[in-house]
Amino acid sequence: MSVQAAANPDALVSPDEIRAQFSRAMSAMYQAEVPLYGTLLELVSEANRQALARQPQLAEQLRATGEIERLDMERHGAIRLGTAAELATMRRLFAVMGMQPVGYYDLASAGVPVHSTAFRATHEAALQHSPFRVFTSLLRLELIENAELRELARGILEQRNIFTPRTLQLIERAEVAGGLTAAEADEFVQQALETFRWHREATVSAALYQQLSAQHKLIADVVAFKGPHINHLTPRTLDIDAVQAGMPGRGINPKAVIEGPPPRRCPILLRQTSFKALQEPVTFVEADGSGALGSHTARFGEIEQRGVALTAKGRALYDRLLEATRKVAGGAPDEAGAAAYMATLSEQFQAFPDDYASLRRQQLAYFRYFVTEQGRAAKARGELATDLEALLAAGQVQCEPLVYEDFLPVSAAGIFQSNLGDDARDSYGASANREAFERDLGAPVLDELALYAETQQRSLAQCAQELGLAAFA
Ligand code: OOG
Ligand code: NI
Repeated sequence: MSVQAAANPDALVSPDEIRAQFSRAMSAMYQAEVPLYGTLLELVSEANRQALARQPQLAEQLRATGEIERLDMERHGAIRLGTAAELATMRRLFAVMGMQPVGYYDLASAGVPVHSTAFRATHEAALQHSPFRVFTSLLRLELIENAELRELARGILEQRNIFTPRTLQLIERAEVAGGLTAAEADEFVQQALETFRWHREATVSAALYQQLSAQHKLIADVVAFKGPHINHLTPRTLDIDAVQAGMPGRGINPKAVIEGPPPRRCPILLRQTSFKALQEPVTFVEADGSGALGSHTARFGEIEQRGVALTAKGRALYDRLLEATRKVAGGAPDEAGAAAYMATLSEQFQAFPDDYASLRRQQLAYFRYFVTEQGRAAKARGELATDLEALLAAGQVQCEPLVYEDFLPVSAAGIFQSNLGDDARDSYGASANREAFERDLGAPVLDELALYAETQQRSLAQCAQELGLAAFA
């Protein structure tokens, strides 16, 4: 308990602190549930140490932005929900921890019957405190082709309650009081954790599980269980190629292709790779009340390397080059075509500038600006450069890449597919339906590009203020 809370038990703790606490609790729970996640954490932490020792300029950059302090606690998780009501309550639950829905991801076009958002903190100061994010998908029941099965699934989902009664009370309490006290926050974290826990008892019979699974494995994963078990937690690495190469030595078998952009000097967006979901024992409930043993594969491990956030212009270039790669490679990469795919990807991305100066000048990426020692000294001497370019050239202001905090739909589809086995299916004919998602969520999703632009702008305003200059255009 903090000193302040000890002095005044009625004081409200910050949502950032609750999020940090929840992220730690979630990581501990997942380590106990899936020991390979712990192995992955060790591998990542070792690779990060080596990367920082090998690249002093990377260490310097991460020190300037503060990311170096958040690196070890940085992770995202993923859950899959079954109903609009679950999604709406989940939004309120995450709001208690200062997490807002950011972005809309359509996965149906890639053959996965869900659409998604990412709950995360939005201000750079809050992200610095805890960057914990949860990729949250909602099953699109309307995409189940068999009408009878669809209604059966709907009925099963409507009956379940994924939140403990106390969680619901504490959410309400936070909404009314504007936050939680330290004691309430402790209880909230423990209670909320229950929603994300793995349950080995299914809620359906083995036969029904098979039927659901035959429609899509993901449908069985959502409908047949008591709650939205966290299906992976992903640490952030500074060298994904090194971790990928080191996995087999630790008994972990990664997917063949790293999703996202190719390796670059200046990383952009997000690169991700995962290991296959584990086969876990489950008990089905039969009509006569007896249990039938079976197994289910849902939970896996993933790592990611984050690079600079791209502007709309940069993102359009990324999307175009990725699409060109897939055209040449003849679709999404598979195991056999992995090497050829990676070669094509690198070739196509030659067209994407790979130095920060070009990325900035061509307005392909977002940056944060900081006043340097030289800048402060120049100000004291009355020798400051006048405009931003001149300040940068004189080393009086420095800029650092603004890290991408979100996800990529094509990559996410690849991660989903790699964990659903080989029977990946083609696109659902249905189109993205952001309106329906926001209606179910009970709120609009935030625009990630606007958030990056705001952070960049705040850093510029801060520089101008510190140097006593008029705001930069
Ligand atoms: C989510 C898959 C997507 C990512 O990092 O893009 C994902 C899921 O399997 O539920 O985790
Ligand atoms: Ni993930």
